[in-house]
Order: sequence, then structure tokens, then C-alpha cells
Amino acid sequence: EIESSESSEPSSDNDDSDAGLTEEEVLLEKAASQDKDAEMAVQRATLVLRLREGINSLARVLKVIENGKGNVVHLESRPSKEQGVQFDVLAKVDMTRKDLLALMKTLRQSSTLANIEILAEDNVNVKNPWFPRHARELDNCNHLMTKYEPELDMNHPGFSDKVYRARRKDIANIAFNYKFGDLIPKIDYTAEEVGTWTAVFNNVLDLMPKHFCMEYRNAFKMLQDDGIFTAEKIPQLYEMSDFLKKHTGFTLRPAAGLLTARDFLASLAFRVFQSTQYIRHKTSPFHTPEPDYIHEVLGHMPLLADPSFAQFSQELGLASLGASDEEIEKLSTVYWFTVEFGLCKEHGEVKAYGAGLLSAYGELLHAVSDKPELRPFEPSITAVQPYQDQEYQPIYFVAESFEDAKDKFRYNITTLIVITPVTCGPYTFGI
Ligand code: HBI
Ligand code: NLE
Ligand code: FE
Repeated sequence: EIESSESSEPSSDNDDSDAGLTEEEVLLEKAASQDKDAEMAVQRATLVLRLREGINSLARVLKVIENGKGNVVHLESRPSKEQGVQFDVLAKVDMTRKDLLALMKTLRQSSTLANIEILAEDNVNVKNPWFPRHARELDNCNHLMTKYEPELDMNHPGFSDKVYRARRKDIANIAFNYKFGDLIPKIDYTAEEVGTWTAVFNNVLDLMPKHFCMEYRNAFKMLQDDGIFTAEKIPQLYEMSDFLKKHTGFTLRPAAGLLTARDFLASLAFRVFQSTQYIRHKTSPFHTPEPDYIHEVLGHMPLLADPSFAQFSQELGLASLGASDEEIEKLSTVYWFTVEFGLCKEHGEVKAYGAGLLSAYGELLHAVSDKPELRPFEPSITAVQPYQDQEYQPIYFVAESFEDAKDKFRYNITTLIVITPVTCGPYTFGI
């Protein structure tokens, strides 16, 4: 009975404490030095580029390669198949992985190189991709997919609304400036934005009893009981984060828009969910093409308060650490047909648990109509099912139960990908 008082004595024969480094810090240092070695290794990559501004584009690409101390070992041009474009080139370069990554980033993102298209690449994707080892490194996991931003997507309901686009941009900038450990900034939502929230919220109230899964209904009730969920006010991101932290240890951090699957999944490994903070356009409360705050709050967050769902989400995230691009594709396809658009059975009836259905009553009504095709959830089949994200889904996968989806994924994951074993500390992962 008196054991506990003894074992809580600080032990004096602990050598590690003299070195001043915890086991976790040692792991992190080792990982950092492995990363550094890998970054400095030279690899030969091949690129096929379409140069829409001919020789000028070529000069710019070569300049970037030169800046990265790359060595061009082969360069060949051929007439372009695209009308009005003089030529495409094939280039083989020797570069360190670090510089190669920088080159690819420049080619993909820089506006001065906007007229250069990457047609093909080989040995560019690294075999052991970088992944965050500590929650603070999620500051680097903020790469965006811009295809559904209102500026670029003509079908975005805010495409021709300048005021909306400026507001969305201001809110996105908050996320760009956010760093690990910062307090989550408060957003003063306008009356118009609250109106959009109210419209979606009331529809959720209507549809929930009949169509939403039990775990969602339970979490929703807790949020109502805590006074966080009401039709009149948009809950703040920090309130939602505090709520989740109490229930499952999940926390939230601001995201500027649709993130790459790799960055998004990596954060789940740390029980961190990256959330946008801007609100969908007022003309389209029932469905929006890009994730918005209403999608995150009403679609994703209630279920993240469910212990078993939180575990499933983290396992998807853990599986993604160190995964190849093809493996990430499979994991995000599973994510798509479960977390985003999953259906499950409950007492013989089909219910929604996917966030893209819970936050979009337009699509929910489509999903429970007789229009789409329903197939049983089977990780090996679901993971390779092609999908599009432009329109309502033509196919949904139905799990026997919510628990069944989680178990099937857990027991079949090794048939989908080769798991990178990671050692877990409370805030860290090492190899
Ligand atoms: N980014 N901000 C944000 N929110 C999401 O829900 C989201 C994302 N990026 C990718 C993604 N979801 C998934 O559909 C998978 O590709 C992982
Ligand atoms: N279509 C969803 C909604 O309208 O809530 C958002 C995007 C889900 C991937
Ligand atoms: Fe989502």
C-alpha cells in the first residue's frame, strides 16, 4: 500500500539526465541528421517540360538548375504536340535531393515560370520522403492544392464575387502566418456569414435524426449541451479545439485551404486536424466544392470527439508517414470514401458518417436517394476506386457498422501499403 510513495521518489542513478537530453530529443536529433544526409545525396532525375515561351522558358529553367548547383547531363528538344508551342525538352539532371525538391517547387509554383508545364518526371519523387517528426514541424505541412480556390475554379460559387474573394484571402492569410504554439486567432464573422451558417445548421438539425449516424448525433448533442453549437453563432476554431482536446486529445490548427493529401494526413498522425476558417459563398449553402469552415465544423469535428473515430483518423495519419506517392494516393482514396463520404448501417438502415455528406445537404439527399450506386466497404477495393471531386459522387461505400469500417481498415492496411514503423512519443515520431 505504501509502494506508490516510494516509486515517486526521483531516482538519482539516472545517467541520461546528466546529458541534459531526453530520449525524445535524442531521437529527434538522430532523425534530423539522417534527414540531412539524405538531403545532400545526389540523384539523377529526368524531366520532360513543355516550354510555352520557347527559348526564354528554357533559359529560365536552366538558370534555376544552375542556381541549385545542378548538373545537366543530357538535354534534348523535340517539336511540341501542342499547337503554338515551339518545343518540349527532355532534361536529365544530377542534383542533391534538397535542390531537386526546390527546383520542382519552383517549376510548380513560381509565376515567372508559369508557362512551363511538367509533362513527365522520373526519379524526382524521393524514396524516403520527409515527414514531420514533431507537431511543431506541421508548420511545414501547409502545401495547398489550388484547383478549387474561387480565383481558379470557374464553378466556385464565389468565382465572380470580388468582395467574397478578398475576404476569403484575408482569412487564409491568418493560416499562413500561424505557427505551432500560437493561440488560434479569433475571426469576427459577418452577419452574412452567420446567415449561411444558420441555413446549414438548421438543415443538419432536420436531417440528423433520420440520416446521420449515432456517433455523430451523440457528439452533436454534447456540443449543444456545452452551448458551442447553436444556430445563431459560428463557434470559434479555438472553442472547437478546446472541446476536442478534452474528449480525444485532437487539436485544431488553421489551414489556408485544401491541403495536399500528404500534409493533411501527416497532421492526423499527431491528432491535429488542419481546418480552414473561411465560410462558403452565401449563394450555395447546400454544397461547396472546396472545404470551408462549415464543412470542417459540422462535417468533421463532431466525429473527432468520438474516441474510436479519433483513433481511426490517427491510424490513417500514421500510415501516411514516410509513404510513397502511390501509397498516399491509396490512403487518401480510403479517406475519401470513409471520412469524407462514408455510409454505414445502423439497425439495418443506411446512415451517413462522411463529413462531405454531413455538411452538404445537397449531396446528402443525393446519397440517400436511389440515384447513386452503393457498394460494400472493402479496403483493398475501395483504396483503388477512381473518384472525382467535381460533382456529387456516383458511388458510395457502405460499412457494416462504424466499428467495422475501422477494424477492416486496421486489419487490411498492410495489404495496401508498406508501413514505415515509427516510434511514438507524446508529440514526436522517429524512425
Ligand atoms: N485539406 N483543409 C483541408 N481539409 C480537408 O478536409 C482535406 C484537405 N486536404 C486533403 C483532404 N481533405 C482529403 O480529401 C484527402 O485527400 C486526405
Ligand atoms: N462538398 C463539401 C461541402 O459542401 O460541405 C465540402 C468539400 C468536401 C470535400
Ligand atoms: Fe473534409
